[in-house]
Amino acid sequence: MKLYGSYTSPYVRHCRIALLEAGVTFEFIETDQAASANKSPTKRVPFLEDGDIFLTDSSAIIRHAREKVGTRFLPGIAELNQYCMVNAALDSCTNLFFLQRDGVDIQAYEYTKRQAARIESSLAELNSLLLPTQAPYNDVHLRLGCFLAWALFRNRITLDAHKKLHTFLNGMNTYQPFANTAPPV
Ligand SMILES: N[C@@H](CCC(=O)N[C@@H](CS)C(=O)NCC(=O)O)C(=O)O
Repeated sequence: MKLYGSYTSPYVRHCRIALLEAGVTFEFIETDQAASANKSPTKRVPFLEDGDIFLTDSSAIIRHAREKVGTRFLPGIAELNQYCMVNAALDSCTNLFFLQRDGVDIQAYEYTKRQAARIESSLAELNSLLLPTQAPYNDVHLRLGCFLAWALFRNRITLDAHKKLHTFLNGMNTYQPFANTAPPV
């Protein structure tokens, strides 16, 4: 099995955690934007090859990893909704990051201002959830941990107004598969 991605991507990190948790042996192939544009129709990482199977989105890859060991991916509707909310905030955060890196003034457009507002309102909502302070973690928690850690690493957010998220992330930092997949300093 081959997982293509970067060491900094939060989507890739979640896949690496799921594969580690499943105990699956996989090769990690570091892939930059030029290579992902060539090899995947989505022109993004992660993507995964497993024999005849070719998956081009982290959620499909994580489900594949869970099914390898007979567990279900996001079985409940509330869980699915929370996972989608984290993804919406993460997608906005990565979009703004890439736009700003390309020189776009993200304060100048209603669309980009709405994306920034979505990140803040989602953080407030996620901060109101009952979150664990230690393992076991489900895929909502793991996606949230990957999002928060990446957004802090890239200076996109602060958790000053979201103390529960801060405590949650501190707990997750001690979970071995999460700690072992942290972006290199
Ligand atoms: N929905 C996708 C999102 C993946 C994604 O946005 N990956 C980023 C890396 S963090 C990427 O490759 N972006 C390159 C681009 O959008 O050009 C997933 O869950 O896999």
